[in-house]
Amino acid sequence: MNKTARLKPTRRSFVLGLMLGMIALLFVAYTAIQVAADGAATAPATGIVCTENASATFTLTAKDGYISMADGNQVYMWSLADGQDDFQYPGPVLCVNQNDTVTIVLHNELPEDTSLVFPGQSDVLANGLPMEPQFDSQGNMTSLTDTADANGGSVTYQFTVNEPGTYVYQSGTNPGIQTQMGLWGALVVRPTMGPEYAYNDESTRFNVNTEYMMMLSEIDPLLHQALERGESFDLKDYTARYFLINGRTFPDTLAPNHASWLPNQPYSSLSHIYPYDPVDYPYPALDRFIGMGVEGYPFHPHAFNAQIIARDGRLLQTDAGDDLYEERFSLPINPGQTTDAFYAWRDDYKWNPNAAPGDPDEFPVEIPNQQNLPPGLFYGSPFLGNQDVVPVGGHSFNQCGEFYHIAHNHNLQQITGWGVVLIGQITFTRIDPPLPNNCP
Ligand SMILES: [Cu+2]
Repeated sequence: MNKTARLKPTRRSFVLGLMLGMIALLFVAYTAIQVAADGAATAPATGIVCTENASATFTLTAKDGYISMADGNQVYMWSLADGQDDFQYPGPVLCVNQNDTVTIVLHNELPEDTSLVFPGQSDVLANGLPMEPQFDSQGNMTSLTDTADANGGSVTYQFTVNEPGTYVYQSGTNPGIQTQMGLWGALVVRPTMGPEYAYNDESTRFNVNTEYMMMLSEIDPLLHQALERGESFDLKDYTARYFLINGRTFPDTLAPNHASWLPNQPYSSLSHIYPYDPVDYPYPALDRFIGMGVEGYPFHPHAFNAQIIARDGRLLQTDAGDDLYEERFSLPINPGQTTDAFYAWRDDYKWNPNAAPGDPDEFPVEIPNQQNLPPGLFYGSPFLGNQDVVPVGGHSFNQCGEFYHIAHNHNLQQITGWGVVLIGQITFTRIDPPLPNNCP
């Protein structure tokens, strides 16, 4: 196959148009990333940000606040903060180890009772007793579990995590409203085999430097506006209008963890991975997906299939231990589900930055002519590397010959945001050239 054909816009398809637009957007966003990255040396720019401690004891404070959408809108939210920290959406990613006894103190600063449930965990205690559904005096259920009273109440949950995997915690009180308002977060349980494994199985080893959360959610801003005004909202009127990854819309999804201009949306979703190498990178990247909306999200990483290894915190394998892993072009991320997927990228064409033109081992690159270039030029080469001369009028924004693939929701309505195209569930996968390289 002629690799240069990939870049030639012979098919003026809608999808290609989208990609070109996104590349243009990336110019702006990525420049901003670099500015922010300079000032945020304390946290890694990308990758999972764990809230963790040796005692697996956490305080989550339910409070309200605002998040920014890429169309300039501000949306009123309810979410969970880490202890007395500022409001953030989504709630903290809690990381614990298998067999830990996890203690979560929920403080409630909201004007309604709230609670937390922990799907996939058993024998959860609330204030030291088995958790119980709550009922009003007429016998109507008001909560799936014990609550923290409105305006200052607290409740303490405790449970032992018996199985490794990716889980969620979410409101168990009026969850149709409260989970939608933002009262949820991720719970990651590391297996006893060690943090370099996703599960207690040799085949689940991953590169610990390339572990990512992909928390997909949605917002109907009219619901949020109603609660902000103290009005009621009829869920029959619910219509998802914003679609988010890790609490952000595109292109903010690409910005680093704790980007200064997103003070309440701390989590990046740029997956930064490395080509498979038997010595340097023998293990894949791990992306932990969570679906926390009402709609299903078919999530599509471009240019390579993802391999689903687990769903809902359970490894996909037979009783005999044979794997049932699935290669997927599009990952079905459904409401309430979690999905663990490997991202692997292979340098099958043997990228060689030192090859001279015409060398037999040089990757065959042909720069398209000027009128066939996308708006602005991101690569000197369509493949790993900005080693080629950029045509007059072109620019290269690469740092070290890295390559970017868009990764997005394949339901294209879900890559919109309240009618604005290309601000929904879209992010990128960054692939660095094989070592040695000069990547920062
Ligand atoms: Cu696409």
